[in-house]
Amino acid sequence: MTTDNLERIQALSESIRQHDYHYHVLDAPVIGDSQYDILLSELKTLEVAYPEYLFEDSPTQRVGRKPDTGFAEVIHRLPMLSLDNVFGVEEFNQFINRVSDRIGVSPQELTSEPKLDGLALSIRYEKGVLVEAATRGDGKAGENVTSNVRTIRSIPLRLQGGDCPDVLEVRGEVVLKKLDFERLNSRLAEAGEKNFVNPRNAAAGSLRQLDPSIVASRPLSFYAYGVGKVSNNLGRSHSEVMGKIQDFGIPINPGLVVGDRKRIEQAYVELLAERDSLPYEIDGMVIKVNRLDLQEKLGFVARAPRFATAWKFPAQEASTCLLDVDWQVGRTGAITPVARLEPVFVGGVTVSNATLHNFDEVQRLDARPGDRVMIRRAGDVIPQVVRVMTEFRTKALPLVLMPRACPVCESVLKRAKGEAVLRCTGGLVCNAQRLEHLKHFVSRKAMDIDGVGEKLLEVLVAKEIVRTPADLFRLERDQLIGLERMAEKSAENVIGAIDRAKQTTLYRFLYALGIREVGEATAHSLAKHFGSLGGLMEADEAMLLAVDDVGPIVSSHILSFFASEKNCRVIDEFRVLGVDWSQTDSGFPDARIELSGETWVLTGALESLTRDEVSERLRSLGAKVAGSVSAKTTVLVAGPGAGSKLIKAQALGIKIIDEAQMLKVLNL
Ligand code: JCF
Repeated sequence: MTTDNLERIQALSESIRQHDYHYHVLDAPVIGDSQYDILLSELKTLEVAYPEYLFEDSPTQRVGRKPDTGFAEVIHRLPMLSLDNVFGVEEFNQFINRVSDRIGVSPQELTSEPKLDGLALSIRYEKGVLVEAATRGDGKAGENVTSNVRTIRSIPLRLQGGDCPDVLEVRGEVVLKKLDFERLNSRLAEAGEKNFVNPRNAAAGSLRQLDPSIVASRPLSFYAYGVGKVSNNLGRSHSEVMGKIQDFGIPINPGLVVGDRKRIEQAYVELLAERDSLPYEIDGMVIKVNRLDLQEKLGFVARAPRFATAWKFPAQEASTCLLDVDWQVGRTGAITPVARLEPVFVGGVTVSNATLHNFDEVQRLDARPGDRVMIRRAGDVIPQVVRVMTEFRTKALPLVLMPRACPVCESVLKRAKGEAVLRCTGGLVCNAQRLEHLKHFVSRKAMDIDGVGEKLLEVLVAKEIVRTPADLFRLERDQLIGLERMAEKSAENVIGAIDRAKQTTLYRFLYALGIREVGEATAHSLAKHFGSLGGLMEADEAMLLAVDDVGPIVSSHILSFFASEKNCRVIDEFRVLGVDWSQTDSGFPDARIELSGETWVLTGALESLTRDEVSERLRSLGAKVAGSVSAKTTVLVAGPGAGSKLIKAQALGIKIIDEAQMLKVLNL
């Protein structure tokens, strides 16, 4: 009878181990969560009934162990090495040359892998069972964090396969994936606790928790990059050893490349391009000589091997002084706080401005002129202030106050209910909005007046020669001549281009008007539906709602645009000045097949575009943009600060992408 129970316990344990592996390592679960829970609870019941069959490597034994009492010291049997750095291709070549000199030939086989930005960990298996895990510490001795490491679901408590060595020490990096980091921080914020500064600190802080049940609630990941003490020979090269480790069921650092110097150089470029779309933070690429006999021959100096190096990426974060906070006015009057910075080199360029998004963000960060701030520039996105280092404040600094009036035209500012942005109510009285509005009006997808560029518009607005788009059609050659860099010929070209733009289509004209939330696609739908400007201007809400992709918000913007006497006057002026929007060429590529039937939701901050711009683009591709996540959601775009929507989407198994991936999908 009892042997039956033992067999059942063993069968259940093995089955659960396999499911853990499929779920946490392969990312491809075979059964559902509730089926998994049934297996686990049967095993737990049997283990309670037959405690003599409760083994240390049972899958029930991840959590629920006693908290560690401080962390005991673990002496590493082989030192845990760190890596030397190279910056740039020249230093990379020098590294290869140094290696070649030492071994007498050029190493034909090199490997590269992403350098994960987490903390190093050594895990010891004896006879295939996890017995000890230790942090790197000073490389000679680290801290015993076994109980905590047992809660990391992707780390097997028992190795797979029959031929595992008596002793196997695996070294790797513990990381918190970007999404898991955002989730953890929003959970901490909801509980009123302090946020972690970055995923690495969060991973380190979590691993050093004394209570394993807290660690278990932190979704840490582990990826192996090498071995320490091993009783058997696992192969002749780094790549072979990594293959073996993977066969034992341990996740390895993905993205291992084997190749010559040229191939590795190319891998660096590829990795740099991929950096922001990877699920975890990386800060460079690790390069190794692949052959183990050559590695041995090269040996190591002090604390780093001679056979490996880290080719670092340009730092994405740097600290600098916040000189001031300015307020910028956009086309729709949105007032955005901009951080003026002591110039700092970050993400490969010198940055002297960064966005602070909105006033709430200024308050959340408690940013004040004179503060030391951390700037982040990832990829091509607009640099942002991620943190204020209040610990560097040596004296009282002035608060940043919400502006009372538009910094450009002094009109009253308004903040719509539920919106974070402040808006100038000046409309086209405001020079900043005039300029942005004019830029939009002449842009390629609107009236397409090439020859009237940003610089010229700036001058025309500053000199008050042009106030409204209609004024463009009043321009005369002689007004232009004499302006900066404007000779006779170029003045004539500008006038010619403006003249040609008078013949346009209804949809271009509607789009050019710059009605809020009416982008290319909506303008096209409106033009098609109403056929004439008069038809549109007479439409009431019900008639507007009958148009494809016009909802209550868009319709209210349209109604209030045409309700404005000022706007109607401008339209009359256009007519009088000879602007003719009766051309029929639709000029609008029918791109709405791509995402039709899809529902997208945006959450968290966006950096390179506004929400309106993204929504517009999505609609133009045929997608619906919804405000909340449901089973109907196709994709969630999650930016920094995403909270409950992200968690819900994860629970529903909805596809989640970040801004960089979104830009790719949307061809932006
Ligand atoms: O991903 C890493 N952070 C990483 C660190 C990868 C490696 O292959 C490493 C490392 C530290 C030391 N290799 C060594 C020898």
